[in-house]
Amino acid sequence: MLHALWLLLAFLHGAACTKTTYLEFNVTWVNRNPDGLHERPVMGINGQWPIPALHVTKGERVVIAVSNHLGNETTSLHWHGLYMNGTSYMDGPPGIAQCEIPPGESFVYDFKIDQPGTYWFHSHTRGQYPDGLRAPLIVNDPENPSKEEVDGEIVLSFSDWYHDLMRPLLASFVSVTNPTGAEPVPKSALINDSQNVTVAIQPGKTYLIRMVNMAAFASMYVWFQGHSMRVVEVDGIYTEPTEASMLYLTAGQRYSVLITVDPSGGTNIPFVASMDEELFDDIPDDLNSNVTGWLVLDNAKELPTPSNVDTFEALDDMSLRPLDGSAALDKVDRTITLDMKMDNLGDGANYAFFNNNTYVEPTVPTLYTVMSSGQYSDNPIVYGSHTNSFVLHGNETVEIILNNNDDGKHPFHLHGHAFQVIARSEEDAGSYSEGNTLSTPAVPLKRDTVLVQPNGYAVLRFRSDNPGVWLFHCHLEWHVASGLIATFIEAPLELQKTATIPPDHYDLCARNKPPVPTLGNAAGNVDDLLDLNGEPAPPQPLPAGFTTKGIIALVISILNGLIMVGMIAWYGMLQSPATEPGAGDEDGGPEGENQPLLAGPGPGT
Ligand SMILES: *[C@@H]1O[C@H](CO)[C@@H](O)[C@H](O)[C@H]1NC(C)=O
Ligand SMILES: *[C@@H]1O[C@H](CO)[C@@H](O)[C@H](O)[C@H]1NC(C)=O
Ligand SMILES: *[C@@H]1O[C@H](CO)[C@@H](O)[C@H](O)[C@H]1NC(C)=O
Ligand SMILES: *[C@@H]1O[C@H](CO)[C@@H](O)[C@H](O)[C@H]1NC(C)=O
Ligand SMILES: *[C@@H]1O[C@H](CO)[C@@H](O)[C@H](O)[C@H]1NC(C)=O
Ligand SMILES: *[C@@H]1O[C@H](CO)[C@@H](O)[C@H](O)[C@H]1NC(C)=O
Ligand SMILES: *[C@@H]1O[C@H](CO)[C@@H](O)[C@H](O)[C@H]1NC(C)=O
Ligand SMILES: *[C@@H]1O[C@H](CO)[C@@H](O)[C@H](O)[C@H]1NC(C)=O
Ligand SMILES: [Cu+2]
Repeated sequence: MLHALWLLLAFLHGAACTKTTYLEFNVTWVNRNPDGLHERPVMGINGQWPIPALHVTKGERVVIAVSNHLGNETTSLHWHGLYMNGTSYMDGPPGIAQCEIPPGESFVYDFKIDQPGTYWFHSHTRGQYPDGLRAPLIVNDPENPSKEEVDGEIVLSFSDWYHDLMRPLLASFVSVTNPTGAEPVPKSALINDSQNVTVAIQPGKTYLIRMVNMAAFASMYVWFQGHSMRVVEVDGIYTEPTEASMLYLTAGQRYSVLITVDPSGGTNIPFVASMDEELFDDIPDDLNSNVTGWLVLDNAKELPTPSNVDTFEALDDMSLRPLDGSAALDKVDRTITLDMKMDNLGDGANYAFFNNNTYVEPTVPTLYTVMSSGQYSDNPIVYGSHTNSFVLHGNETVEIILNNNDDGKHPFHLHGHAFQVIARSEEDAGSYSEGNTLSTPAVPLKRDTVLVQPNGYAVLRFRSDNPGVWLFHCHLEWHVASGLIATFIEAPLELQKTATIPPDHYDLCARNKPPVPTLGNAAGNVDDLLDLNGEPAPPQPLPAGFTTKGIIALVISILNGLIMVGMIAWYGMLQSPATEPGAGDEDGGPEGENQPLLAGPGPGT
């Protein structure tokens, strides 16, 4: 009822000039088996999965009523790559821009899209999108610079696929039993949430192929056998056409390319997405890291098996130049240095840190703290001690120096902006410093998700011309869970004046169980905005002297201990004449099993 009213109001308000699309998204569980190996529940929309791509036209307004019919999980949607200019409150992340949508509740996203290109939308609720709640979002541009050349358009999504649901995977990922923070390895690679997809094409025609990597974890090498690609767009930014034989897409990244088919026809054309196995701590024997599709000229002809490629030589995205020729921003007004690392906390689990802080969601969503903290909204303290919050002034050139002090690759994504990539080091280059940097390209790469190499750095710049609350985070969903998140609060005083948060946003917080406070600082303190007493915090640091190796040793000895306990109990059960199914439940078998643990038979017993 309430949301029907909202749709009506939204309709009356926006009917004036822009075209508006109204949609209903009912989010439910459905069962699917996309890799042909294992059927499992996935999150679909309106009973559909794969979720169809959302196609809109630049300049259009979109009103989407999302109803959560999952029954057992909260949800939310984020519109990856859209600037949400003037509508920061529609960006999606719970704890930042809104509250969670609980089961049985709905929420209306309403925003205007003024940028062309290839995007996607996905749940921004903790660890959820790899369960399937994600799809491409294509913004058609009547002025697309390639439109004269293009005969047809093809959308391809890539992803990695797990057979287990994210909830249990996350529980064992951030856990004392996984002190090294080894990420779960996916089972299969997918194209279009499927495998062996075929796309009909015709000889002599040129196709615009839009590609999105919607994976939880895996980057993809992508190539079309025997065909060169001309890259014309990267993350929504038109580029000078650039030839490439292979692309590398991290989770969150997009490209569109032109491919011209030989006028004389020929064989059907295989294309392959191959997961970057360097991301995985171990390579299980049953890993299906390659997935194939075909551009089909002739249905009667065979679908050739792709040839093996010897080395993965993908285009270096640093060589891409925005078509509008935007020069590198200079005269930096504000520099933010983020030193990232992975380490253990006192609970023995592995976490991710910026500047020694792992992100923990505040009590009050950050945007609501902006709206309710008056003049204090300019003071980063009100946003909490564990949110990696930075307050940006409006209309400044902001520089992020990101030092990856970890031996893994990480793709970083900024909400609300695309950034220029001023420098990106090779692997093992160490931290950025005046003495350790590369020269700035005159016209640098611009995109919204960038790969940072192991033990290397990246330098990013953007103009703070979009008041709002914007996350900056690693797009590996595992590292979102382990806290690799920073928050930029951009021009908060301006935001207070210009943002009108629809009342149903606050209602949603009231309908959460328990209700989520929407006033005051990160701790929900209204009287003293500088008092963060009671704010959510991470586990305590490890006691001095403890190391990851120490924890591994400890875990192994505990596991050994448990095995011993299990053996003693098992032996005990063999001895007991009364052991029948059911009987053991009453005579306290499990409690009995606990006693030796308390008595403490060490691994050496
Ligand atoms: C795709 O084809 C391969 C090779 O024939 C097969 O092993 C696999 O099961 C197919 N995938 C699906 C989802 O049907
Ligand atoms: C969504 O679910 C509601 C309630 O079950 C139903 O009335 C509505 O028709 C559904 N909408 C779509 C698009 O399936
Ligand atoms: C791939 O999926 C997208 C939607 O996600 C759809 O628009 C497109 O037609 C699909 N392509 C093929 C070849 O199935
Ligand atoms: C939620 O529901 C799905 C679909 O029925 C089920 O597979 C999943 O295990 C449930 N999750 C929890 C945490 O109970
Ligand atoms: C996947 O493709 C690559 C490149 O052709 C090849 O080297 C690799 O052996 C393939 N992996 C499997 C499991 O087939
Ligand atoms: C993080 O902690 C280390 C070790 O205690 C210290 O050397 C470093 O300066 C800290 N970094 C920041 C940004 O506070
Ligand atoms: C930034 O500049 C724009 C346009 O000149 C102006 O409307 C806006 O108020 C400025 N924002 C801030 C925070 O100064
Ligand atoms: C947001 O809109 C303002 C006003 O139209 C414009 O100056 C600014 O460049 C826009 N920012 C982004 C990131 O689109
Ligand atoms: Cu994102």
